Amino acid sequence: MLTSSLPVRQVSEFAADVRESLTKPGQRELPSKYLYDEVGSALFEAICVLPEYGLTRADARVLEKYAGEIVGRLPSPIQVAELGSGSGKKTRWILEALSRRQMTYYYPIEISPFALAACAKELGQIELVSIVGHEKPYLEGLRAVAEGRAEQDHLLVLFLGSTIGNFDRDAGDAFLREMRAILQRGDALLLGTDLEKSVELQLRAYNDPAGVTAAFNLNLLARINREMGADFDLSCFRHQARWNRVERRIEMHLRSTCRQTVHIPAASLRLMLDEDETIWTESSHKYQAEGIPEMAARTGFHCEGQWIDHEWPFAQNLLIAG
Ligand code: AVJ
Repeated sequence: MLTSSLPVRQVSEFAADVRESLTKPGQRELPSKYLYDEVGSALFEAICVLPEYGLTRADARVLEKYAGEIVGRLPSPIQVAELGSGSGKKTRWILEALSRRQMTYYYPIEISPFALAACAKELGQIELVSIVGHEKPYLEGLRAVAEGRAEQDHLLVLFLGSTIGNFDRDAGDAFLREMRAILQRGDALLLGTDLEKSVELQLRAYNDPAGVTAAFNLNLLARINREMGADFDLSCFRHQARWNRVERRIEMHLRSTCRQTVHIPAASLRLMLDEDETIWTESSHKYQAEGIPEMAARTGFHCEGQWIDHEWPFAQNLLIAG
């Protein structure tokens, strides 16, 4: 008898995702979550301090100013989980306010080990706060935290920085519903949402003159070169930020400046790109403050409070699981 023993090739999830999204009929794509390798996470931290990108500062301003008020509306005792903690800088205000009334467990959930390490370093020194990181996808990590909690403990989930904006509207709703299913009645979700502002301001935030956002976007191709032995020539791609006014979102694309062929060995892919064809790498949906309570109601929460920064329109929304 003949048994074939071809080496079973363990195609990584990354390679499978790259293959699937780049070969989509019509618009080619790459999933935005892969923007955050070590280089990408460092470039994102640089974006956050760009004068044109007001989002992170607005997020932090609202938290700094209203942390006491927000914490005052939370049930007690409560533990804190954060989806996509990043460096953890903004979270300090909430943790400090909470630690004034109780000993607090803080569970950052991140797929990036680099961000997790930065976050532990940033927040490790706050008195009466214990950090336990989870290097997992968001909902998997949240499930682990929810299962591990004591009966009387409530949960506060932080989903800051308008990261929800990466989801299409329907997928955002579905994500909130899934989150609701993991939570118990009375648990809280603090949701940061970037609000619609002038198209000019929004475009500049994603197309800064120093080219940091361009580097952040192009690094995705460099990452695929590094990790999959691909041969993307970065000089043949240009960063592009677009406002999609039907979907009310910024889209980041990488535009091919010529007709070209790219090989991605680890994804078993040969890619032919036309001149001016684009790869869509990220969406950042923008919101209207009045729409958030409706979104909460559709997904099993109610909106208990909303705090808005008017310098760079941005809302912090406190949602309570119903
Ligand atoms: C971290 C997803 C909120 O969409 O504004 C910043 C990422 N991309 N500049 C955003 C990002 C380009 C950011 N989020």
